[in-house]
Amino acid sequence: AKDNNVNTDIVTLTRFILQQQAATAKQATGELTLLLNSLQFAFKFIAHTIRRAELVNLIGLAGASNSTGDDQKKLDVIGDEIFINAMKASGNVKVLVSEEQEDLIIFDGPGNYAVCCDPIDGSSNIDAGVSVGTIFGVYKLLPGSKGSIKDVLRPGTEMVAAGYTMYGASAHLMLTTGNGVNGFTLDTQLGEFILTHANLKIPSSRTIYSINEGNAAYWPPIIKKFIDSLKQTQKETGKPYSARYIGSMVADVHRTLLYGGLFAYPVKGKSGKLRVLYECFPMALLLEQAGGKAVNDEGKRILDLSPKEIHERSGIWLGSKDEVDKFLTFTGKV
Ligand code: AHM
Ligand code: MG
Repeated sequence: AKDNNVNTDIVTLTRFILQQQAATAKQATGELTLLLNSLQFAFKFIAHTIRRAELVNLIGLAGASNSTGDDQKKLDVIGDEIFINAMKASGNVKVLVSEEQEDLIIFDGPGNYAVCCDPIDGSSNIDAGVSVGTIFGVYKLLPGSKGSIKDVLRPGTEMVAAGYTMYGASAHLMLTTGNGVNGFTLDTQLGEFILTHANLKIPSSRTIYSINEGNAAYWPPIIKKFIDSLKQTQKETGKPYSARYIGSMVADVHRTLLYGGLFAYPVKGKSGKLRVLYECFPMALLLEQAGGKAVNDEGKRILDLSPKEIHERSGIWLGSKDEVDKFLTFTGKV
């Protein structure tokens, strides 16, 4: 009806991946579709749990003996359990790497995929109501593999899917299966992720930088100089860059994807902070698939790194193509 302007033909995540599968019938077996279905269940469950837990922590619901949440299981532990159980139950995952687990997990039973995840990244922000998220990368097992560490110690270019779900005002899922980036928003009433950002592209430039400047004393002089240069009036805009730093990678990367700009966490002291397998790789694939770039402090493409251990860390610079190129040019990496 005219005055009832409802879109009755929305694209859910399930519909979207079934359509993609049909369009790329050659390599698709339907297994990745099933795996993505298990992933979206984990995201919904974690989204729901985070919402509830905030309330439980604040007003001491559900028999908590104090209002500080001391008797509650920590949210990152719950998120980890939800994720592990969902992957185990999918029947498609053989190998799992989680930020919360020191060793990789190899499930009994079948499965052709390896999943690397940070179940609740940025969890130190939760009590302040700041957005956190689940980051994930997916590999197909190596030919003939029955599941081993070799299935995940591979360059990021070999991932078959990656993305994150940010639990903010709504839950936002940004997904790539190597064919662009598509964004979905969870409609909690329907219980479905709805396609809201089809074929998302990052703006090629934007004068925003996002970095924890409190670490400046640990950076090499060239990085300090580069960040200082962004605070000077820029030829192109007549203004300096704006600083934006939430301190929650998914939230900072999400803004960067949508608005453009530069996000960085360089090496401080001996190593970077962010983990290659489940923080740097998935974000790098998303950024590249959206038309942006992701490199390490040496200017090497993040997706070409070959991690030697599952919790390896790296410095990272990602964002709009022109902004990453500016870093590369300034520091003499091109
Ligand atoms: P976590 O995995 O322990 O939550 O740490 C990762 C988080 C990222 O979300 C964020 O980009 C970074 O740590 C912030 O670190 P810092 O507080 O040092 O700026
Ligand atoms: Mg993390």
